[in-house]
Amino acid sequence: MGASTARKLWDRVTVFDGTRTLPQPMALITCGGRIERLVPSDDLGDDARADCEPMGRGGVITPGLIDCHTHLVFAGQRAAEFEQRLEGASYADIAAAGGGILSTVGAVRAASEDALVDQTRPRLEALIADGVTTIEIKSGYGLRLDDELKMLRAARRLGEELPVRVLTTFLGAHTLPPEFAGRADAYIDEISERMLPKVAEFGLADAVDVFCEHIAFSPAQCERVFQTAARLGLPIKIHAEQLSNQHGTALAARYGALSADHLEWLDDAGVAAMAASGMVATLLPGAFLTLRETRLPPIRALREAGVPMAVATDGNPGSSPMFQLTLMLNLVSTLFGLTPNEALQGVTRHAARALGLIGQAGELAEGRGADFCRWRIDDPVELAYAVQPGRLVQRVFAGRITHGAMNSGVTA
Ligand code: DI6
Ligand code: FE
Repeated sequence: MGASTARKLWDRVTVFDGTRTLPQPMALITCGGRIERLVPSDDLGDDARADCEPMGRGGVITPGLIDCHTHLVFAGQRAAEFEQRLEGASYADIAAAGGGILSTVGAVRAASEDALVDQTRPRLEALIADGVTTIEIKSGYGLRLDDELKMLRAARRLGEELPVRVLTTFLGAHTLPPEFAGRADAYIDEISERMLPKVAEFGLADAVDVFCEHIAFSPAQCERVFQTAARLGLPIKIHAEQLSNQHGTALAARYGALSADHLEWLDDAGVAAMAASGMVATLLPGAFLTLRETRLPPIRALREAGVPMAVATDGNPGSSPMFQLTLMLNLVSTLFGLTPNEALQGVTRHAARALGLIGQAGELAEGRGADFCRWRIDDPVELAYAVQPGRLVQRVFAGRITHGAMNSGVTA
C-alpha cells in the first residue's frame, strides 16, 4: 500500500455537522489529522474513492462530543448523601452540616496525585467510550494551593495518557475551606494573591470558574476572582443561579465570561445580559434531576434571545454523579424541552464555544480537525431519543481510530 492509504474514507454516512443533519448520504475523507473532504457520496468520483482506504459505510457521523462542564477529578463517593436527600435533607442542608463539597475536599486532600489519576481514569474512559473527544475538568476539591495544583496536574496527566483533549479550569472559589470558616473575604484574598497567580504561572488552567450562590460566594467575592483572572489573561465562567437568583450571570457577562452554567433561577435581565455579551448558557440536567429540582431554566427566553445553549454532565460526586454525555441529550430534551437538534448542538458546536474552541472542535467541515464519532443508528435524533449505550461504532480522535474496527459496516 502506497502513500494513498493515508486517505481514509467513510462513505454513505448520515452527517450531523454540529449545526444540522445534512440532507444527503455523505462521503467523509480524512488525511492526517484533518478532514480533507466532506461531499455527498454521489458526487465522489471513482478515482477519488480508489485513492482512499475504506473505513466504513452507513450509520451516523457526528463531531466528537464535548463535555464542557465536569468535576471529574475527585476521590471517594457520596452515596450516603444521596440516601440523606431521599430521607428529606436538601443539598444546602447537607452542605451547611459540613458534608457536600467539603466531604469530597477531605477525600481529595488525603489522596495522592497518582490516586486521583487512578480513581478518575474509569470515569474518563466511560465518557470516551460514549463519544467524548474534548472535556473540561475543574479543580475545586483541594481549596488550598498544593491540592488545587494536584487536581489540575491529575487532569492534565489524564489528557496525556488517554486519547482525549482535556481543558482544565481553576475553581478555587467552589466553597469555603475549613481553615477559612467565617472569613470568606480572606479566602478570596488567598485565591487572588497567591493561588490563582501560581496556577497561572505553572500554566495549569485554561479558565477560571466560581460558584456564585448563597451557600458559596457572593457576587462581590466572585467579581474579585474575575478581576484577578482578567489581570492574568485567563478566560472566566460561572456557576450561577442554580439554587437562587444572585445575579451572578449579569456580573459574569460584564467580565466577558465564556459561559454561565446551571441557570434554573435566571431572570429576564440575566437572559438579556447573556444575549448582549455573546455568552453560552450551559445546561446541566443531571444536577437538576439528581437534586430533584422543580424550577426549569428559562429555555424559551434563552432560545428567543438567541443565546447559544450548551449541554454537559456536570459529572461530580454530589449533585450529578453521571458520567454519560449521551444520557444528557435525552434529559435535556425530556426535562428542559430542548429539541434533539438543539441538544446535539449543545454537546458539539455550542459546547466548543463554551470552552473558547470556536472553529477548533465541535464541527465537521473541510479543513477542520478529524475528531468524530460514528454511531449505529439511522438518524442523529436517535441519540437523544433512546438511552442506549453501545451504539458507538468508531471514534476518531485527531484522525486516529481509537475505538472500533478499522473498517466496519453499520448496515450489513
Ligand atoms: N455546582 C455543582 O453542580 C457542583 N459544584 C457546583 O458548584 C457540585 C459539586 C459537589 O456537590 O461536589
Ligand atoms: Fe458544576
